[in-house]
Amino acid sequence: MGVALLQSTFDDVEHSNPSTQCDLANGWSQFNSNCYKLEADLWKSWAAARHDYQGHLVSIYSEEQLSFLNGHIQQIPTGISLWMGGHDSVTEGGWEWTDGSPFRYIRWNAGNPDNHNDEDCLSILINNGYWNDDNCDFNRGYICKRRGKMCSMHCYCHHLEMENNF
Ligand SMILES: [Ca+2]
Ligand SMILES: [Ca+2]
Repeated sequence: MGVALLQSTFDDVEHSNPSTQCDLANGWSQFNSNCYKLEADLWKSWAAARHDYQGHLVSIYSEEQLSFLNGHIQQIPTGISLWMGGHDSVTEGGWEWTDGSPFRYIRWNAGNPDNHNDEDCLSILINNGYWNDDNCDFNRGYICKRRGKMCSMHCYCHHLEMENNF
């Protein structure tokens, strides 16, 4: 009896459909299997922002994902732009994402990237959602991205092992 009950509980955990969980109460929002947080009030240099929230500055992989983020960005009342995880600090013009995902989807603002005074960090303009190569030392808000947790019906959570949607 005891063994059967234990086995049944174990099977429920193994076979129930998992779903992704984000920390909604603390300002994170979910798109597919990742969690996102827009930090519009704390302005930092690109390098300082990069190490916050145990995640990455955001990488962009699709029009749908960017549209989701722009829906949130356009509600920000002040500021010019927000840091994202792109940079060309290794090779000028060789843009890459800090999380290692392919730099395929792009949405440069008109006239950019222009490397004006050696701009090597990527920001997104709040007023139109297009991208600018920007001065890494400027203090700006930023967008973090981290993997969601997979939770079964029993709230048995673990971090996703793989990023499967870029
Ligand atoms: Ca540059
Ligand atoms: Ca620029």
